[in-house]
Amino acid sequence: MLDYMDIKPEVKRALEENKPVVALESTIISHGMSYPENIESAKTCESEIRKEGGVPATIAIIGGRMKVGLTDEELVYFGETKGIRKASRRDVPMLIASKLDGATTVATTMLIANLAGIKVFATGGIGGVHRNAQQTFDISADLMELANTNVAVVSAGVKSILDIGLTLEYLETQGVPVIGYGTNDFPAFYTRKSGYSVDYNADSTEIIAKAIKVKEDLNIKGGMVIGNPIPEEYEMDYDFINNAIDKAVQDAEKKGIKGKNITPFILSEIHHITEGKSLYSNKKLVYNNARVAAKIAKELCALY
Ligand code: PSU
Ligand code: MN
Repeated sequence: MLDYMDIKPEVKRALEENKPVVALESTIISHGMSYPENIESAKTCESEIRKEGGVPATIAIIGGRMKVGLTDEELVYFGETKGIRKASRRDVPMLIASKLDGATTVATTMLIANLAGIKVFATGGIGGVHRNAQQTFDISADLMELANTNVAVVSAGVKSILDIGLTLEYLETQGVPVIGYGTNDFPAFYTRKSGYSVDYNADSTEIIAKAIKVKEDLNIKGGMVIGNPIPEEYEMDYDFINNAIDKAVQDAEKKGIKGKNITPFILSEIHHITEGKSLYSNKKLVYNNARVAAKIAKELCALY
């Protein structure tokens, strides 16, 4: 495995010394946000994790190497370079064999984090079951990865560009724990509530860390979804954002956008329709997830 992977020395040391490490994804840099906000956001996530006493490990594929922890130069390269491929699980073998770059999705970031021994990962939103998946079969590989790979993912829930109800059903079928952090309602990214409830409302990061440890001790395979609602002051108006999302989804349909291009297309449409307001909220919720993930990672280290 190490033939294909470079772990940043700081991250390697932290893992060896049982210090808290938090993985971050790179699709959000290349396809989730526009330049230069993508770089600002990636750097701020890292500094928020450090402020909590954690070590950030942004994950990406560069020149066919799985990178666990990026240097500032690599991070800027990722933010500036156009056309980096979105790398889901199935892209990994060819990207490595062909020495290409890849921006890792939640699925691929989990896969690589797990290979490196990182147990906690912060992102904005996870992929899920798309609206109309009954016809299109479009279900993100993120969900299968959550079913199989032992990494806990802190997100602000699922955007209503997806079918939130079906996404939660799918996670239930696959045996993936879905936990609300201080909420009974699964969050919907830009808004604190989705209208779908969670079975467990955890009021501390300590209890979440314990649940991760129990899962590991019992050898229960798979990840965990921690739904961390966007802070109230950055929450968007429910009708305003959902109208924008509906319009973006219709535009994608009209233009015949398919497959891996759908999520990036819709995100950039939403940012455009809301005149940047959604991008602002997006950044704030990601920082909040980075902080909570670092707290969970810290609590988890205390259990070993
Ligand atoms: N949701 C967001 N922003 C994102 C993504 C999802 O709000 O950038 C990205 C994540 O990397 C996620 C991926 O893993 O999109 C899911 O893509 P797909 O549906 O093609 O699996
Ligand atoms: Mn898809």
